[in-house]
Amino acid sequence: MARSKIALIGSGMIGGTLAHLIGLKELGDVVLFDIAEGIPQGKGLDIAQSSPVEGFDANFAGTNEYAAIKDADVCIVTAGVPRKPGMSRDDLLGINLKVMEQVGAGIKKYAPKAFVICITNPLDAMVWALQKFSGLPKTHVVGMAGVLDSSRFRYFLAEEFKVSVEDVTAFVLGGHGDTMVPLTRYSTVAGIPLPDLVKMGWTSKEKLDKIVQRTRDGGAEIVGLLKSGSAYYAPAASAVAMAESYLRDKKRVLPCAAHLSGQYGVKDLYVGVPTVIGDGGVERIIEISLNKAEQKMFDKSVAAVTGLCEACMNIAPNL
Ligand code: TXD
Repeated sequence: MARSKIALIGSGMIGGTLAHLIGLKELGDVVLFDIAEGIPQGKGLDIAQSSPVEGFDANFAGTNEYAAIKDADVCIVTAGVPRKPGMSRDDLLGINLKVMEQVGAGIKKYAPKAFVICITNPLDAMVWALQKFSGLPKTHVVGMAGVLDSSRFRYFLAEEFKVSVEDVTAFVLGGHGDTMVPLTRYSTVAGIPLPDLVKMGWTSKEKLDKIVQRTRDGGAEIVGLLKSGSAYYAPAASAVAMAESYLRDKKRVLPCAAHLSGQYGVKDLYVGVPTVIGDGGVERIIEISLNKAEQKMFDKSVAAVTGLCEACMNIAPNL
């Protein structure tokens, strides 16, 4: 069977990390694309030269031409400008919207059958715009944020409880970052919901609230530490989990920014919800009923995403 072809649109910090992880996992051949000349070629060659040591077989091609992504099975989009300290995700909107227009046109022309994972911030608006610019089916264009947000949440919880990260599950809804909605009653340690763990004395409500806040600010915490650029190891790992579920038809239940057409009372917006990802792309959107407090947080999140999409439409009336 021929290897899958994975195109990375954007070969910066996340793009390079994606290429490395994809090689280590032998998910397929990689095409690194970027407007910067030499960067995708150099990173591709460097990673290829690690393959004999690591023992994986994959081709790594670096390119500045969209034609090279022809017939890719998966496209992972990180093209754009990352957040700098003090810059909000929304400041990025204008610049990255233009980038999505170019990327959408490239994917439409050369890889219209691909499963597209958008990572570029502000995520929920960029994935919405990318779907429109590319014209690809809504089941095949998703945004990566929830896997990362829930992974951060799981990590902090595992640290607090002194248990393996593997035994902690977390359930998050809503937009990326500040308006993320963690559902503590659906987040567990080996199936025991967090509110029960509070009752059992494993932690306190106050500590849990602090962990939730740290998760929401997870991106900013890393930006503050790195000083230039934003997180890339965990974002890349998260997108690879989504790509793997699609390519291997694993049907994993993963929180993704997915197109909603009435679910959760939301129409024509991308918002973070639990989805099933398999070879049909987003095969199912899992709709749970929310209690009052959760609904309030979710509404706030949806309002923030709506605001961003409206700002996009003001800049690009063709959306
Ligand atoms: O959870 C999430 N979704 C995120 C999102 C978590 C962390 C970071 N997140 C966002 O991902 C971040 O705010 C950025 O918008 C993207 C990519 O982050 P990365 O750290 O990889 O940024 P880099 O290193 O600046 O890489 C971006 C590359 C860089 O090499 C540019 O030359 C290239 O994008 N670029 C382009 N490529 C193709 N086409 C165009 N037009 C273009 N413009 C810039």
